[in-house]
Amino acid sequence: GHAGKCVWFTGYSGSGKSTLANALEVELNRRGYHTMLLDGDNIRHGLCKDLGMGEADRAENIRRVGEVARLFAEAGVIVITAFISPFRADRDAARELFDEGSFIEVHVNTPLDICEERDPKGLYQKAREGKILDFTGINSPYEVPRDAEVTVNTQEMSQQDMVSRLLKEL
Ligand code: GGZ
Repeated sequence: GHAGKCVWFTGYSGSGKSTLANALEVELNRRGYHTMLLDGDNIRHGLCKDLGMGEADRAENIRRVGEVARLFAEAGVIVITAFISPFRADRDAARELFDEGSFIEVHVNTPLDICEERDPKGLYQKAREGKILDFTGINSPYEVPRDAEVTVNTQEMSQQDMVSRLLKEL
């Protein structure tokens, strides 16, 4: 059928969510599927540019992302989202917007110390120096998913294997 779906990535900053989301999108497009990738780059600079990183603003960010994802899914698009989405209640609320089986939560479970070691944007260092408040994993919580459809261990699996795993789930 044409029913869209949502592949919801969650994990720390620097966990590899965006990289994996992009790789999945490329593969889906190659197979002829219409996709929409929602991430900080196209959401936090536009629709959600009024929001910060406190708990309430993150909840509102994720609420808006969920609603936009639902609209695209209703049009038959496979929506891929890549946000830290650290709070279980916010992820669950997004899940509630979709039919059973149409929301695939993917926990990118790269350990915090590895993400901090990578620190591609130097944000962890800034957080350690107290220059960023509310940084996930440092001074803001990350609630580990309990009912993710897929958990990908970026330490143990190749990107190709992770994408294959996700395609199978879809
Ligand atoms: C976490 C932050 C913060 C704080 C800025 N905490 O790795 P990035 O840089 O490119 O992606 C992170 C992004 C987090 O935004 P999200 O919209 O994904 O967060 S949430 O789902 O919680 O709403 C990071 C950067 O923004 N960043 N400040 N305080 N990450």
